[in-house]
Amino acid sequence: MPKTSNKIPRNDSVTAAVAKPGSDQSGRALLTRHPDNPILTAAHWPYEVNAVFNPGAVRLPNGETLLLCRVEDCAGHSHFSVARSDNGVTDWRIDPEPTLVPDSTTSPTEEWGIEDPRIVWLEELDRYAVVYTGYGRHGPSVSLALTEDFKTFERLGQVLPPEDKDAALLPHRVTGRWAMIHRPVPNVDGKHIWMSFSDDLQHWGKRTLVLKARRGGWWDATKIGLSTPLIETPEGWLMVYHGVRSTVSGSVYRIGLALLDADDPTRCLLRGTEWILGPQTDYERIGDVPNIVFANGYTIDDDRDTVRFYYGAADTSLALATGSIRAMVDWLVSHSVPVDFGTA
Ligand code: BMA
Repeated sequence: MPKTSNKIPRNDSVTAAVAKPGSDQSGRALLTRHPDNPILTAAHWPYEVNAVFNPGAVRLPNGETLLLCRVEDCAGHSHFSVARSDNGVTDWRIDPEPTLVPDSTTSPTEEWGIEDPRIVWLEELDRYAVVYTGYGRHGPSVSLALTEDFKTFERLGQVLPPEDKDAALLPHRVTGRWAMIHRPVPNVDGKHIWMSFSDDLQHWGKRTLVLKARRGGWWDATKIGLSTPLIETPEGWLMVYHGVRSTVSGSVYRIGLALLDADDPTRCLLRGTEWILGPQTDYERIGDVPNIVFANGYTIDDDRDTVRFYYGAADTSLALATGSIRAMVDWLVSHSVPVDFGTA
């Protein structure tokens, strides 16, 4: 029995209850914000910090929700702290000290902090993989650590060189190789989502373009990147991704959906037209970086359909929004555009 299987079974009764092709349901109706948002802030922390946001998330075998939170100290550098809760909403038990700090032995890779952890249970290794952004003088890069208990970590160090970020492993091998979704940051031709492959989790190649940022007035026109780790459904891999639009007042970060082929996840089958979550409330609009919703962690309830997105709001606090995986897949079927890398 895996500790955390993210494979979603088909559930026809749920399918029947949600929007059908042709429905005019908005993408923004798919997620419900928790009324007590933000559920975690710097004020909850047992030591002085500036901000708590962008957590990785996992449901442990004992039912506990574990968040590996990005915590920004008062020097501006981030580390990770574990917060645990029985109901995933209240009564968080927060590690009294930072749980994972930048690795000084790999300096300068992580010299300015570690950010945005994405957690996946690797059944083959019987451990969780934490893929995160290391931030240093050469720009962001992708680092990997393995853990059983979120107390001790085996650090594999930098696995993708700068500039690269927004990365997560797929939970199992695809045609014999580990697969990593990530977002290189080139100087030319835009910031798009790619996938790379590896035999040993350390050396990555066979880089393949998965989805491009759109252009012009689209909500995801300036750049895109992975949000949470992929969600495996009978229809394919549901990809929650963030899209950024530049405006005269700065960037707006929103979240949308795409569906990748089950057997060949480098093939994008569907891409949603509208975003499903964007900055709307005060805690999403006002903060250190205004107009940001940024999700890199989710958990799935016992019904195998209800998904909880734990997301960062305005790079300041941590909020929760809940939805149905089946409804998101059905919405994509009725609200998508043909994918010629989706740049139309
Ligand atoms: C992205 C990441 C996130 C951050 C977002 C908005 O590039 O660095 O950690 O939340 O920008 O500032």
